[in-house]
Amino acid sequence: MKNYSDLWLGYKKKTHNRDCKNLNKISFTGVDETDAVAVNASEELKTGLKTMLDIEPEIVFGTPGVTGTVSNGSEILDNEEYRISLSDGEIVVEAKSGTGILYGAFDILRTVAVEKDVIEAYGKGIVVRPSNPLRMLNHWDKMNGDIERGYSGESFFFADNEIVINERTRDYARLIASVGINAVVINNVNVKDAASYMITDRYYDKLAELGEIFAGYGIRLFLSLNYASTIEIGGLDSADPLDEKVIAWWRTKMAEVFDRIPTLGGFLVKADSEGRPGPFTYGRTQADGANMLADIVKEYGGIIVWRCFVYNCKQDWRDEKTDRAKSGYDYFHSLDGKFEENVILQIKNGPMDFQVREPISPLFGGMENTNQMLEVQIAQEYTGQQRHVCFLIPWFKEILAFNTHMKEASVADIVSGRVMGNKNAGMTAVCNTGDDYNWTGHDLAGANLYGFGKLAFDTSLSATDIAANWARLYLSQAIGESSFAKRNGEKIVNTVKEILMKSWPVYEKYNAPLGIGWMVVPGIHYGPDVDGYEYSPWGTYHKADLHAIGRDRTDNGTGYVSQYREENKKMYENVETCPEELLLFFHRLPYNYVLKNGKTVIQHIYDTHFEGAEEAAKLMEEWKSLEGLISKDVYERTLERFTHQAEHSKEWRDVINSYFFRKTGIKDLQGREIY
Ligand code: GCW
Repeated sequence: MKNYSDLWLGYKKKTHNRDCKNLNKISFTGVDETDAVAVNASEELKTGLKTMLDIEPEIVFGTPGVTGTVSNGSEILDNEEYRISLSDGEIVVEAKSGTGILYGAFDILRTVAVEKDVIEAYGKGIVVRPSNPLRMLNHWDKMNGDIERGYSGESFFFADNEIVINERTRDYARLIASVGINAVVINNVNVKDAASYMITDRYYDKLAELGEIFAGYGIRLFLSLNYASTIEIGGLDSADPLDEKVIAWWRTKMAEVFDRIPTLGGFLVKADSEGRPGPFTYGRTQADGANMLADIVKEYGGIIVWRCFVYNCKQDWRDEKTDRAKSGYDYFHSLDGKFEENVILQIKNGPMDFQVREPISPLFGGMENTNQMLEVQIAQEYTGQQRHVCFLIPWFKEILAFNTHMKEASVADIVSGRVMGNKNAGMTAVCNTGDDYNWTGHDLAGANLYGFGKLAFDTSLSATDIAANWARLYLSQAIGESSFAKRNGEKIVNTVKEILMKSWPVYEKYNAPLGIGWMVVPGIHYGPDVDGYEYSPWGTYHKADLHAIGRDRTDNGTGYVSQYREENKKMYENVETCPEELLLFFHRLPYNYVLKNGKTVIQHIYDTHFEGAEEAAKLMEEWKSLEGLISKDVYERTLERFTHQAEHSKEWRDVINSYFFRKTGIKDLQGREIY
C-alpha cells in the first residue's frame, strides 16, 4: 500500500459498457522505443487502460522525426505539441517529441477517466499546443526536510540533508507531467546551509538520478542557487559579478555541474532580498549578476531564472516616502533589454507578496525587451494555508487577463512569449505539496495544483471547467468503482465546483479589506492581526487611524501609480475608476467614503466580514451534503478543515470588525455584535 494518494491519476475501474475497440491499438508517430518519455507514455496508457477498461492496448511506435507536419498536412507541430486523431478505428498520437506523445497519452487517459466518448473526443482530430513555453513549479523545500511556507507535511525531496528518491518521486513526476508541467525547482529560493552544497560532489549523483527521472516525463530539473557560492563554498572573498576570480570560479563550477547533472535546465536565483546575498553588495545591478551566470551557463543550454522580488525589508515604518510596492519596478525597469537571452525575470503577480488581492505588478507591461515569467503561489501562505479552502485559479485568470496596455498585451500575452516572440518565458507557481497522504494538506487544495498546471498549459481554459474536471477526476478515484452516473457524479462535481468557485471571494471577504492586504500574524502569516505588520520594517502598512485608512499611491502620495502605462495609471489614480477591490491599496479614504453600492467603507468592512464568516459556514454545509456520496476518508479529512475554517473565519470577522469599531466608534448599521 502506498502511503499517498494517486490524486487525479487514480484510474479506477469503469463500469459503463461503452464500445472501446478504438483503444485496442494506439500508434505513436514521430518517436521510437528509444525515447524514454514515449516509453513512459506507453506504460502509462497500458496501466491506465488496463485498470479502467481492462484493455491491453497494442502500442505501435513510429519513426522518429517523421512528424513535423501532422498527417492531415494542416499544421506544423512544435516540440511539446500533439495531435490525436482516429484512423481506421485506431488512435494515432502524433508529435515531434516524446513529451508531445506523453501529453497526448494523458489526454486519452483523461478522456477515458471522465467517461467521454473516444470518437466524440478525437473523431475530428485535435491539435493541442501549450500556451506557455515554461510551466514550472518552485518548491520551497529545505534539505532538512522542512518546507518554507509548507502546509502539507514534510518535503518528499529531502530528509536529513539528503536527497530522497523513491516511488513517490516518480509518481510526483507523473502527476505534474499529466497536467503539463515541464520544469521543477526542487529547493527553496532561500539557499542556505546544506543546500549551498547542492552544486558539489556531495549531491551530484542523486541529482543526476532525479534529473533523469524527471526527464523521462518531459520535466527539466532546476536548482535554486546561492548567489554567494563563491564565498560560501568556493573559499573566495567576493561574489562581485565583474570580478575575474569570481567569473573564473563559476566557469569551472558550471562546467562540472552540467557535466555531472546532464539533464539540468538551469537555476533560479533570489538575490538581494530578505537577507539573501546579491550583486548590490558590490555596487552592481541585478543585470550584472544575472548576466554573469547566464553567460557561463549558455553553452550548456542553461537558463537563469532571476527573481524580481527585490526590496528593502528593513525599512523605517515612520518613513512615508518609501513604498515597498515600488521596489521591483525601480530595480528592474531601467534594465529592460539589458539581460542575456537565457535570463528570465521571474515576477510575482503583484508588487507586494501574494496577498488575497493585489494589483498586477507594473513590471508586466513595463519591460518590452526582457524575458518574463509570472510567479504565483499555490502554497496558500496568505490565503488560508491549506486549512481554509481557497481555489486560486479564478484569481490567476484575472491576473493573466489584465491589460498592461503595452501594445494592448495582457499578462498572458507577455509571459507566453507571444508579444516578444521569445521562448524563454512562462508561468511558475510556488508549490503546495508535501508528504501528507493527500499531497496538499487540504484535499481541495489539490485543485490548485492540478489547476495551475492545466492553466499554464492552456491559459484559455475557464476556472469553472478546471474545477469541474478536477472534481471529476479526483473524486472518481476517491469514490472507487461504479459508474459516474450511479454514484451521483453530477451532484458531487457540481457541489465541489460551486464550493471551489465561491472560495476565493469568501476568503477575501473576511480578510484584509479592499486590497490593503496583510493584517496577518507576523512570521507565521496565519490568522488576523490588524497591526501585526504596522510598525515593522517590512514595508506593509495600512495606516489606519480614527478618520481614514489606506495608502495614497497616487502622485500625491508615493507615486507608485506612475509605474503603470498611462491608461492603467489613470484608472488607478482616480478614485472613481479605481477598481473597488483595490481601493485602499491606491487611496487613503475616510471611513465614510461611499462606495458604488451606496455603502460607506466602514459599513463595507462590517458587512463583508459578517458575510464572509457566514458564507464560510455555508461552504461547510455544502460539503456536508456529500456525506455518504464520496469516500469517507476524503469526506472526513475535509470536513475537519471546513470546521476549522468556519470557526477561524469568525475570528477574522471579530478581530477586524472590533478593531475598526474601536478605532472609529462608528456603529454597524445593522446593530450586530461587535466587540
Ligand atoms: O512570501 C515571502 C515569504 C518568504 C519567502 C519570500 C520569497 C522563500 O514569507 O517565506 O521566502 O516571500 O518569495 O522569497
